[in-house]
Formats: sequence, C-alpha cells, structure tokens
Amino acid sequence: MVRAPPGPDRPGQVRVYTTNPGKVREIRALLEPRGIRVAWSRRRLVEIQGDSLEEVARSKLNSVSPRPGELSLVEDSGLFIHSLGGFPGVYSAYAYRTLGLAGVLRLVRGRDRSATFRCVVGVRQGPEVLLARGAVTGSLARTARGTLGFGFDPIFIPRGCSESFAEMPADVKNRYSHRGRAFRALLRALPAAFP
Ligand code: ITT
Repeated sequence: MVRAPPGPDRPGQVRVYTTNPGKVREIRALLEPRGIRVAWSRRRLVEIQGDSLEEVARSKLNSVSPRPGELSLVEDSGLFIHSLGGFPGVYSAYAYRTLGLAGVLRLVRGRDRSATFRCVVGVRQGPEVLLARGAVTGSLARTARGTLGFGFDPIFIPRGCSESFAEMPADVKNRYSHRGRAFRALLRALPAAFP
C-alpha cells in the first residue's frame, strides 16, 4: 500500500499518554499492524475525578501539549458492575488499588455477576478533539484466572468466551475488548489520519 507522507491530516505517529504499560501493549497490537507508529509518554496527566469516562478523557487531553506531526491520544477505561449500580466505574483505578481483585469479588458474592468494561479513547489534533467509545459485557469469574493482561483482566470473562481476559494474548483480548472496539471506532472516524 502506498501511504501519503505525514502532513496536517496524516500525522507521522500517534503519541499515547498513559502510566499503564499494559494499555500500550494492547494499543500497539491494534495500531502497528495498520502501519501506525506508536510513541509512549509515561506521564501522569492531570486527571479530574469526573462523573463519566468522557469527562476524564477530555480533561486528560486538555493537559497535553500536541507536538507537530503527532496525534496525541489518551484513553480512560472502567469496569461497571451491574448489580453494584455501575460501581466501580469511574472509580475503577481507586477500587483496584484499595480493594484489589479479591475485594471486588467479595462485593459481588451472592449477587448477579454481570459487568461491562467501557473505554473512551480521545485524540487531539491541533484544536480538534475526537472521542470514540467501546464496551464489552461479560461476567465476573469466581476466582482470578490467568496471568496475562493487567488490572481486572483475571476476573473478567467476556460474554460467549470461557477464558478470562488474563488468559488471552493481547491480540485475542483486543478482538473482544472495550479497548479494541473503541480503537476500531476511532479508526473508522478518522479516515484521513489513518487511511
Ligand atoms: P492511565 O490513566 O495512566 O492511562 P490507568 O491504569 O489508571 O492508566 P484507567 O484510569 O483507564 O487507567 O483505568 C482504571 C482502572 O481500570 C485501572 O485500575 C486499570 O487497571 C483498570 N483497567 C482499565 N482497562 C482495563 C482492561 O482492559 N483490563 C483490565 N483492567 C483494566
């Protein structure tokens, strides 16, 4: 395939701002096979405690200074447990740090175990901001399973699968995951940047 040279509509690379190396592994597996270079800034961006993933993604993007020839990218994700009214949701990082997997599993003991992972990915190109969303519904395992992935992966089993996300390599997880879906939506919405 002949690609147009980098320009205002077609940046040379994407720069991902995240502290989470697991996200970067998955984002590379999504973008690099399409010939998109992924640079990583492991910086904690100013992150508001917002009411929605969209609000948090926007606030992260607002604290990024775009570099010429690059598309700045952030994402915000969370696990929404249906029987807990969507908790931990936007508090997922806090719940993961303080309760851990065992603590979250204790919260759903005796309750319906269905849950949805949601991801909002945002890019900023000059003054423009574009958000794309992805979600996957599944159920919480009885015990943690698998060693791959990160975060809540060992306790989340996507609907229609028998394995947890932590039992899937990144490219397989991406086929089902909230992140895979959000990035595919982003690629569809940005045909000029990702021809
Ligand atoms: P950045 O904000 O720096 O990108 P983070 O890990 O804090 O990194 P989030 O706020 O998006 O990212 O994630 C909230 C929590 O949800 C955090 O504990 C993650 O480990 C977890 N999480 C996000 N995506 C996940 C996924 O695909 N699988 C398992 N856990 C995930």
